[in-house]
Amino acid sequence: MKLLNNTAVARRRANPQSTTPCSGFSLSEFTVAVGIMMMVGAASVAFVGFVNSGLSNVATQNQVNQKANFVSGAIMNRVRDAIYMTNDSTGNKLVLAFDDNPNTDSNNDGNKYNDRDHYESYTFDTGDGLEDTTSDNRLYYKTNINTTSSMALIERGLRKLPSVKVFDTTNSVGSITNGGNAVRISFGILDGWDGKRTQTIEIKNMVVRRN
Ligand SMILES: [Ca+2]
Ligand SMILES: [Ca+2]
Ligand SMILES: [Ca+2]
Repeated sequence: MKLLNNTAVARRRANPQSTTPCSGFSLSEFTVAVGIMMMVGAASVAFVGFVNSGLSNVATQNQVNQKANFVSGAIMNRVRDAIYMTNDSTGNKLVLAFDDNPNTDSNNDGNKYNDRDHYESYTFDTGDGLEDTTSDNRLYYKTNINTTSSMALIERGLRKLPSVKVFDTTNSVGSITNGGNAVRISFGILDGWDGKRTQTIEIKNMVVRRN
C-alpha cells in the first residue's frame, strides 16, 4: 500500500490530467481506516465475550435445573414407598420409615406391611447455623438414621424459600393415623454465591405416600 502526504494528494486532485501514476491513500485516509478497523475489532471482541458469557449462563442454569429436579424426584420416590413420615419443628428435616420385609410382622400388630424397620432422613444443613449464608447450605440424605454416614445431594447453594418449610408433612387426603400422608417440599438452589453472575431455581412439590 502506498501512502502519499496530503500535499501530494491535493496536487493530484488539482491536476487530474497528469499522466504521472498516483495511487494509494493519504495519511489522513489511512488514519481513518485504521480507526475504523480498531472499532470493528473491539466490537468483535465484545460480541464474542457476550456470547461466551451467555452460553456459560445457559449451561449453569441447566445444571441447577437438573440438580433440583433430580433431588426432588429422588425424595418423592422414597416418600411414595414410606409407611410413615414426619418433619422436625423447623421443617429442615424429613424422616421416613420403611417396612423392610412384607412377610414378617416385626411390631406384632397383626399387619405385615406397616412395620418401621428402618428410618431414612433428608436434612437441610445450614453449615454455619445461618440459613442466609447459602454458600455452605447443603442437603444431605441418610439411608439409615442410626448410622453416621450420609450423602450430600446438594453440596452448596441451597436456599430456603420465604415463609415455607423445606419439609412440611400434612394430611392432604382424608384422615390417616400413621403420620402425615403427604409432604410439601420447597427449596431453591443458588449458583453464583461468589459474587459473579447467579443462576437460581426454586422448587415446590407435594407428594403423597402410597402405604
Ligand atoms: Ca406390623
Ligand atoms: Ca413387615
Ligand atoms: Ca449457611
